[in-house]
Amino acid sequence: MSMNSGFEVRSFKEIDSTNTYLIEEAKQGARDGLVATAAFQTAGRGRQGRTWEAPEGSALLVSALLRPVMSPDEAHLVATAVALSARAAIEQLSGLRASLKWPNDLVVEAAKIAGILGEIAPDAPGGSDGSIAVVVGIGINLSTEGPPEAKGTSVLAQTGSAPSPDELLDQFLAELSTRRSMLDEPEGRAALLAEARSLMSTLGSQVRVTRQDSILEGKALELTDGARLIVLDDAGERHVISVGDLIHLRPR
Ligand code: BT5
Repeated sequence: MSMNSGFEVRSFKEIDSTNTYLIEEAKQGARDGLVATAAFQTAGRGRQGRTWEAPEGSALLVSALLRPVMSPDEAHLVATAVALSARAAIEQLSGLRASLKWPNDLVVEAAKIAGILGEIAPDAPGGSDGSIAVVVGIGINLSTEGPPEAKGTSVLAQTGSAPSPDELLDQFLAELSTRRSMLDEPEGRAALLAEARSLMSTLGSQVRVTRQDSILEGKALELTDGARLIVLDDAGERHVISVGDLIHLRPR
């Protein structure tokens, strides 16, 4: 265990999943600001039961347990704070400017350089002070581009060199500590949303959204305050998308 930018960091050589670990810790009452990082995950998780893959030492794999004072409807902003912090840290260390892709990826052009998984911890003690327990994990590709079929990218592939996972962790936590305090206040949350809107390449792009029972194509117009995406289809009808997988057909 060590302290870093106000976070308590637990570092593992190998773990099943840093998100799974922190959800268990949250159930046991672990405090706001507990961070877990690992050189390798044996069961790294994506969204909707998918897997996240990274060879040992090839990526920053990190999760944070945060207990912001907010309603559960706003929990998506915790993932937004993590995405923005990672984006800023990558730029500071490598000069590379990734953008946000709805709902929760960091991309360089169409290729994914980082994936984010946000989860509300079940049975969290929370409560009395109005806080909720949220675990957000991120995998940032330093020298791996992920499985070939994912067509991802990495800091190394984009810039010819990459910081170490530890260097990126320090910078990421410094950025996250600034944004952590913004989560507790309505003005701070509005500022995070504004930053996300300005960096989201999805907005203005032609997109295809795969939902459980349908596929929608159109232009992504807006991000709502609730992190839903407004898509205008070719017939001029507006759709509000809350979950789904999205492909950028033509970047803005
Ligand atoms: C995500 O899911 O993008 C969320 C990934 C979150 C990973 C972090 S690592 C630390 C923490 N602990 C965990 O267990 N998870 C979090 P999703 O949008 O469902 O994307 C998953 C898909 O991305 C997979 O099905 C692959 O196609 C692709 N993929 C897997 N590994 C990749 C990689 N390293 N780079 C790019 N794409 C990858």
